[in-house]
Amino acid sequence: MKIGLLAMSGIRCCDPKLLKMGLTLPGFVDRSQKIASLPSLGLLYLAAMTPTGHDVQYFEAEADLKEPQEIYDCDLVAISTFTAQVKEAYAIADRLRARSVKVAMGGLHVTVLPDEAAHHADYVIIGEGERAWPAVVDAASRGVKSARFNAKDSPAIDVAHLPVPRYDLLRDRPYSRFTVQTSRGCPWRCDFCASTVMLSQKYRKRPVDQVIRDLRAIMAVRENPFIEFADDNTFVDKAWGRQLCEEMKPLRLKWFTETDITVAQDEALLDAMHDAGCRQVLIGLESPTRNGLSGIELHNDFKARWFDRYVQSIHAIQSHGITVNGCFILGLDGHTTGIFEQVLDFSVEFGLYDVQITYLTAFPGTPLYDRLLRENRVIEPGAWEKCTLFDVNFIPTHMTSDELREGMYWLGERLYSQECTAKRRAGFFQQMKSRGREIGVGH
Ligand code: B12
Repeated sequence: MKIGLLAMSGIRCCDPKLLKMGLTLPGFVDRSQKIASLPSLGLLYLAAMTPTGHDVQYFEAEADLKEPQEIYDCDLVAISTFTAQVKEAYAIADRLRARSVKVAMGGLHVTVLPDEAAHHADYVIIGEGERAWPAVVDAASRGVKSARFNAKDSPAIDVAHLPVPRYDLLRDRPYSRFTVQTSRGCPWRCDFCASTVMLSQKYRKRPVDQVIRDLRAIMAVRENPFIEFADDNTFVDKAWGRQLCEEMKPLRLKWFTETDITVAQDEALLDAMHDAGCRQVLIGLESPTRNGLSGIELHNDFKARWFDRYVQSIHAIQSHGITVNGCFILGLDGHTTGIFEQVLDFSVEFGLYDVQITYLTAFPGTPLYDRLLRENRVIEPGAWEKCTLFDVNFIPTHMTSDELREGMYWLGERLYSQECTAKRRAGFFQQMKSRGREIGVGH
């Protein structure tokens, strides 16, 4: 069979004002533009799991109506879904099926709402795809009309035996950034999180030698690639993290990852990360005030418990030459209209090199979504296109939705202005100069 893997690329935002601001305030979309050029790792894993004897091709659609025409020559097309683009993905799937192309859909959104997806796909896959995919291919080649595959029916995938993602399929594409997973899941359970925890609740880390194997596979495809770990929380296990960094050092790569604040506790790990080429860590600080943090991590209030160590942790990480991209969620329960100024002040005072601001967003399948729905606080239930992190679709507790939106505009204009960016970064540059460290910018 001819099998097409269709990734949806680009960033999404419905709010025209924010979109326009993003274009004029580069800092606003800086990271989004960088990640917008990432390939779909999930589909590259499926490619690696495809039984031999089939012709596999990787395609990209920037948006609905932008799918490449060659994809209509395929017998089977796999589409990966996130909530914000799922309606576009469904529209493409409908067009493909109208022309007798079999469609398989999986990914974060479909995993949560398989019944919805079944209206648009022949094969619906719930959860991690590696085990199910060969069965999907088999079903399609036998002409099975429709089927559902649930990874949750079998034990979680053993990440010690994952294949090398088919990075070679990207050889002729202009990617300079590549994703690798060192782990799946996260030990914490934040009520808003719609990441890998949706696929499998367990936190699992991969053997270091296999991560190195995958990095080498990327290096065989592209010279000087920039690596983004597509993990939810990379450095949960510090000893393993130190070993990973030690073994990455000879590769001389530059990389970025998402991790939690506890990474700051381990000086030796921070040294190893810097020496292994870590340029930036993205950390969910969520709120510059204790207000808003209590209760959002459901296991043992992790975020609220670590609040007192935010400042010293940012300092510890950045003093090792690794920049921090601090993420704040606007509109957490308890946040008043004062939150916008508080984020601005915190970011400048404590010298956050990069800052990401997003709205509290209720993704389907999260405890947050269920709670807001119960409390009648979801403005348009089912408006998946608004699950972008940049569109307000809920009623905050201590301000109106309009105040939240206006506050985002106000904060974005200030936080990402050239003047404020320079102010936020000045301390980092000063510190690096006085320590003679190589600076961890340029991610
Ligand atoms: C890389 C990335 C991107 C890349 C994706 C590259 C691409 N072309 O697909 C880009 C830049 C496009 C992107 C965009 C967006 N992203 Co993003 N992104 C990520 C990130 C960092 C890693 C995802 C990843 O690679 N995971 C690893 C792979 C292996 O897992 P996977 O994709 O889920 O695939 C597995 C299964 O789902 C399944 N599977 C997936 N698809 C299919 C299909 C079939 C047929 C089968 C059988 C199985 C299957 O099998 C795979 C292997 O087990 C995550 C955060 C994180 N830490 O996970 C956020 C994340 C996925 N993004 C998110 C968001 C919100 C967005 C944007 C809306 C942001 C914006 N405002 O624009 C847009 C969406 C627009 C779009 N174009 O889709 C949310 C999604 C939440 C949700 N439930 O929808 C996440 C979880 C971040 C977060 N915590 O909020 N993103």
